[in-house]
Amino acid sequence: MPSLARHARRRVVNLAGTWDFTFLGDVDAAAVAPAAIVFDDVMPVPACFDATPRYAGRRGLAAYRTNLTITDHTPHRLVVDGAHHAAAFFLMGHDGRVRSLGEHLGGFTRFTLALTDCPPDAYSLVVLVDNRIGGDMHDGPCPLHLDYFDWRHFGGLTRGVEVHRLGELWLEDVRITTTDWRAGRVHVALRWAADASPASASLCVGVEGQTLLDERVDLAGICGIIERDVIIPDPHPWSPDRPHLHTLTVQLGHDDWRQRIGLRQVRVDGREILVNDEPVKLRGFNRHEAHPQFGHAVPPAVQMADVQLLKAMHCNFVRGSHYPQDERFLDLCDEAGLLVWSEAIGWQHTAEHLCNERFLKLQEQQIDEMVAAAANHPSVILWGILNESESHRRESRPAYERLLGRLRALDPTRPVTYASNHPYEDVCFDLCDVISVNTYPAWYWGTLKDIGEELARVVAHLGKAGQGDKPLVIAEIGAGAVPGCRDWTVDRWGEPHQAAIVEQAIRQILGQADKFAGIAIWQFCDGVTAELNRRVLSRPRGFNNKGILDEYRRPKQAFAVVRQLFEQFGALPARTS
Ligand code: ADA
Repeated sequence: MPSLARHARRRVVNLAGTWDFTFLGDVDAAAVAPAAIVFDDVMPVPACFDATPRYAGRRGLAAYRTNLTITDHTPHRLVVDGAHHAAAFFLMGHDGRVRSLGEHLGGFTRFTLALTDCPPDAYSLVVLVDNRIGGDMHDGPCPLHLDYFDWRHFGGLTRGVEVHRLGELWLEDVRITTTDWRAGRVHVALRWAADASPASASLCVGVEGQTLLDERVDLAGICGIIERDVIIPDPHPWSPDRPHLHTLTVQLGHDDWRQRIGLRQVRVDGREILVNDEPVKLRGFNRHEAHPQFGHAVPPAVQMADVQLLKAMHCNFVRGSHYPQDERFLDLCDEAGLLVWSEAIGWQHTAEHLCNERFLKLQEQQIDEMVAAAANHPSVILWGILNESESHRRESRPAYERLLGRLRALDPTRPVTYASNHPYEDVCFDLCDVISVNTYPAWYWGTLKDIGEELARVVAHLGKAGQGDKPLVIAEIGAGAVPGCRDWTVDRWGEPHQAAIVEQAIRQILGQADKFAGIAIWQFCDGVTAELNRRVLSRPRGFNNKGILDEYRRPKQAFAVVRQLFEQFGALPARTS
């Protein structure tokens, strides 16, 4: 089933294409007059400018420009699917005024900007994009993207940009939640807003051409929420094996929203994760939304290739490490029946970060934007935050309480988790529904035999710590292999050694289904690491080489091992009790 444009009635202009561009370099955005910028180059949108050969690896301020026409006085808005890392937006019309539309910090999420006070005119839209790393927690460009992370932060307008003509009354958001997958009952919550108090409007909800609800609703004020329950006739549940999607349409007045949904509920019961009451064992990978040639602006064909490769390896699971994946990738996972852990950006944050109000506010914004974009996707079964941060320090606990609490408040229907790399000292596990542990026995320390022993120690410790009755996912385990590297005497960085470690890890984890709810191998494919010396020097080629495929998605020796083992274990019943 093809993925859908969200709006059939709302006028949406897609601004994707070739924009004017110039790289300004190490200058302060506040010192730049948008009307005086000289554009001397062009750049596609979406794309990462610093993944293109001319600007490869450059950090600084870049300016983009395109045309945008407003044809009437009704409200319009700009919808930006991702800008890395900090961006400021300006609109300039024939009246000579430079209108500042607003700013946004943090990549990987969608945000909107109102085009207020913009009479009909042909405008220039100018965007300043800053890809410098915010190393300073207090006034760096963006403390969500820090220099020590183990991936390259690419910059630019990396996902779509659209202009929406909203009309007098519009849908801000439609959230669809399955409340009874067998009966096909879903809860529809729609947030509306209006230019002026509209009194009433027609509301229609339909599925695949059938009207489920058609009524007139009273609307007081200029915004509100309408909630309804509807039953999908002839319901087909969504599952990893049969990922059936229904298409729901909501119309309020002249505005509309089309959404593909899957009838599925997820819950945790003891050590099991259940999808529509069926236990699932997660078999999959960590995936970065990245490619050396395209940075974070991964083209649809590569996203599709990734899904095909995950399916070819008999995966049913992908962890979106370590930030929200592109919604187009989630669309593909919905279709393919891949279960997704969706994670807000974060990487080894210290307790100092976690006590920093600016950082926490940006985390909250990122979480809100992630949930808004991903909540209607049936593939997403788990929310995650703050990969490998200092969850073993007491001072960090309020941050975990606050951010996990926010996730639960935004979406009480999915379990929440975070990946911990200090399971023996962790003081926040009780705040999660699913315990997730990252561990690298036989790679960073020990030998093959340590894999089983370490996993047993983790299980025993969690039991003693009173956390043994929750699902336990090994969210990262793996080993590095430089593509093509094989040697009789040297194991490390060789493909055979990686294959042996990954084989042992899968056998230990999936072979003990009563103890583990799943595995996410680190990682799907190799990826460029950050430019920081200490990172590059510990990563041959400047890549994190723990991919089972290389960065161009070519298989290493471990590919066949994973495929065979995931097939074998995937055929076993997932129920353990
Ligand atoms: C951590 C981290 C990953 C990656 C991995 C590694 O577990 O979460 O992003 O850096 O280590 O390769 O060492």
